Amino acid sequence: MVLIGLGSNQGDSTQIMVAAIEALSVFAKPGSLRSSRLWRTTPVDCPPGSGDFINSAAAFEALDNLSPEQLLGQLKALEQQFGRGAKPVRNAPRELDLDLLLFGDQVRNLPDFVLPHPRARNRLFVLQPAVELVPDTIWPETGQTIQQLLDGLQTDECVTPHETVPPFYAQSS
Ligand code: PH2
Ligand code: MG
Ligand code: MG
Repeated sequence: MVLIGLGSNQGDSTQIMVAAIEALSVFAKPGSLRSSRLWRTTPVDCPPGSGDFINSAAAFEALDNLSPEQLLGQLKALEQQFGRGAKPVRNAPRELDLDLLLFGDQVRNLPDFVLPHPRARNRLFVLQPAVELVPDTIWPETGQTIQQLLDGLQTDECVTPHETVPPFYAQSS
């Protein structure tokens, strides 16, 4: 199971998120792609004045022969196709952020590729969408399920459901 975190806080974020979820289907085995709902979230560790994000998560079974490294490269290419350019400021507003959160139980600890995503399990804007899809999945190296990580999280982040229903929306239970 592959888990992707999606976010946007620049441009028509709702439309971008809908189109980005559709675009992920090229990496997924037929019928396996599922999306969380869309959530409006307050910015975390962003420059002053940054707008709220739209965040979601997507889960799918990766096509055979698609490696984590290949998928990471393809996600970066998609971000650029949606208008994201290089920004000098960390966490500056972006049209689209596609974070590879989990790729099965695979682990990477390289300077430019850390898997599972290193900050995801401390962030409500990641865990709240993810728990809709894969509550019982164990986060590698913690032994905790995504539901347990969410239940144990202390945060002042605000996340509220967005009215737009994205493609491939399906809750797990
Ligand atoms: N992404 C970040 C930093 N802060 N805050 C919210 N609410 N949503 C994000 O997707 C997000 C963030 C870095 O990628
Ligand atoms: Mg990110
Ligand atoms: Mg990113």
